[in-house]
Amino acid sequence: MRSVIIVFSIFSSVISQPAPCPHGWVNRGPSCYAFITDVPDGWTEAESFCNLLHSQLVEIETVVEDEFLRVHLMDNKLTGAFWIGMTDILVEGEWVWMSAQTTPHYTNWWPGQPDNYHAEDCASLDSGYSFKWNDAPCLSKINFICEKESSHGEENVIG
Ligand SMILES: [Ca+2]
Ligand SMILES: [Ca+2]
Repeated sequence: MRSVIIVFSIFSSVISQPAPCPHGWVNRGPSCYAFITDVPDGWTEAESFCNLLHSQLVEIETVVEDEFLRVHLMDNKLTGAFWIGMTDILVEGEWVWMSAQTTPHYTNWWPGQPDNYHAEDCASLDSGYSFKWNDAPCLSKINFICEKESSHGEENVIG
């Protein structure tokens, strides 16, 4: 009987505190992140892929968020480049977070970047640049990071 009560109390605490993120996503504060490395693709396709997962390419608003992503990438020994949700494809040199349609307040470009070398209009985190930011050609097929709101951050719409 006692073990039944213990099992029940564990079960009900799971019910009352749902995981903040779906399986495979990483939680930090109000956001969940997915590091997609199995289907490298162009920036637009990466954004569409994130949209299918009810998310968007990550938008890095603070140094804390930026550092969290960098530490996660390094701790998990991930290498290569990862798209983030910023582009200057509309007006050269005017970077915007595409989903939010906002001008970045915080940026963390690698020294000398963005250089628009070979018409580079999409931003990435690149292990070659210690995961600081680099503009790259949008058609490059690389990894990417999706972000969505955690369940703890969602409003309780129903009841
Ligand atoms: Ca550019
Ligand atoms: Ca560049």
